[in-house]
Amino acid sequence: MTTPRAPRLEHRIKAQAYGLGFDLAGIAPLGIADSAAAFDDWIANGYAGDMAYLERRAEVRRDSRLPVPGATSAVVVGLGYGGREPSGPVARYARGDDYHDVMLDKLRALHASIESELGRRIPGKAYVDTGPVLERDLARRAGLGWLGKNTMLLNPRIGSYFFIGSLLLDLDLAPDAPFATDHCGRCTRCLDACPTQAFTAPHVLDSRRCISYLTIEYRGEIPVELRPLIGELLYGCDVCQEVCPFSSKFSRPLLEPAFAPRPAIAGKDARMLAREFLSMSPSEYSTVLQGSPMKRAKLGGLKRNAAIVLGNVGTSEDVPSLVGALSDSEPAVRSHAAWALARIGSPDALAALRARLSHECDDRVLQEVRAGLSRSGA
Ligand code: B12
Ligand code: SF4
Ligand code: SF4
Repeated sequence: MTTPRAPRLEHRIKAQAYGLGFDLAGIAPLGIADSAAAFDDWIANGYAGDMAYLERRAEVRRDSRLPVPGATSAVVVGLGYGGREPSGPVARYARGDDYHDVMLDKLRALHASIESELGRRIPGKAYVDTGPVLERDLARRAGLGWLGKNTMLLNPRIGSYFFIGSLLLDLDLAPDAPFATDHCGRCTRCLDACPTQAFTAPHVLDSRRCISYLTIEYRGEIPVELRPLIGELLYGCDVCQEVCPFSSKFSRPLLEPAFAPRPAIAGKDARMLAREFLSMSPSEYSTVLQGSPMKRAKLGGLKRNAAIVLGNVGTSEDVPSLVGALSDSEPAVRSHAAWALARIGSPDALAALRARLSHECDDRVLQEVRAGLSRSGA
């Protein structure tokens, strides 16, 4: 009788990853990213907008050997966040707890289990959107999926509603085969459906037009011509995933309890949520969004977004919330509230704008109030 051989270390690592709840796991050799040149072009074209951090350590981002000196391999994982739930004002990824915390805890547990199995310290570091790593490129190299025309990493079994995390290790591991097939074919649904036409070409996204960027990352005034196109989207955008046949057919039910929608968001429509954010105090904000990825936009950013939503889908019932926001401490909130009141255009909305003229001292806000009044002929 032959003694069964122990599964290889690589298999045991991936089994541990699945045991920790990850949906995908693979191993990639570190090196210069296959899409390094595409990344350079993207930065050179200004498509990163104000996300200066992407440019700052671009040489490290392009070469995955550099973030952790001595590291040669990455264990790359994917963790699903559902996708079958109805769309709503908050993108699916942001409805529950912050994925950085959830994934980093699991990746650190994986690192500890590899060290305990090998009986020695393995230098390494876990990343989840937290360092200079081109995560989609690394994930494709580890066999997790292909880069879709919507720039998402897509897996043929689970679509694209999953986060990517990686554990860069000073450990030689046998790599998986990179994902070679592009399943997009002649489909262009994502490119056609983008509300702001943010794709300049297949695989190339101009962040400056992307609703996800504008509502999450961007501080300040959202260009007036893009505001109506944002519709009801208060935070983030899933449109280019919702229309994708792979993501709509193969997304799985939400299994990770930490990503279940928190009560402050669950079941609320865009107008209701927008009104709640507009009247939220800093202390309420800290309580209801504790541990939420939505804090990235800060309270002022959420109020600005809420004003846009009400300017798009609000009615005269929403005027009192917007009038309250006309005296917010942040000029960007006041100017977007002015824009929204002019869009609603009811007599009380226009009266509030006229009254603001004598109190407002910020030039940008005054300009918005005047433009709104003249557009509505008041
Ligand atoms: C900056 C950033 C953004 C920016 C820019 C997004 C973008 N597409 O570039 C904004 C704010 C718009 C954004 C939005 C979103 N993001 Co984001 N974001 C990032 C971040 C921090 C860096 C991405 C980056 O470097 N972009 C620069 C471009 C050039 O690189 P890339 O996105 O990797 O795209 C590759 C392809 O475009 C390819 N490529 C370029 N040209 C060509 C040409 C051909 C022919 C081919 C085949 C490939 C190809 O090469 C690129 C480099 O690998 C990553 C985390 C990380 N550290 O990687 C998360 C990340 C990409 N985001 C993520 C998520 C979930 C989102 C949103 C879904 C959130 C939401 N619902 O609102 C949206 C999706 C929008 C979209 N379609 O991309 C996930 C994606 C997971 C996945 N399955 O792909 C990541 C990986 C975070 C994570 N750890 O899970 N994001
Ligand atoms: S996230 Fe929304 S706005 Fe951004 S590219 Fe996709 S569909 Fe367009
Ligand atoms: S919608 Fe079509 S083109 Fe876009 S990522 Fe999905 S399969 Fe590819």
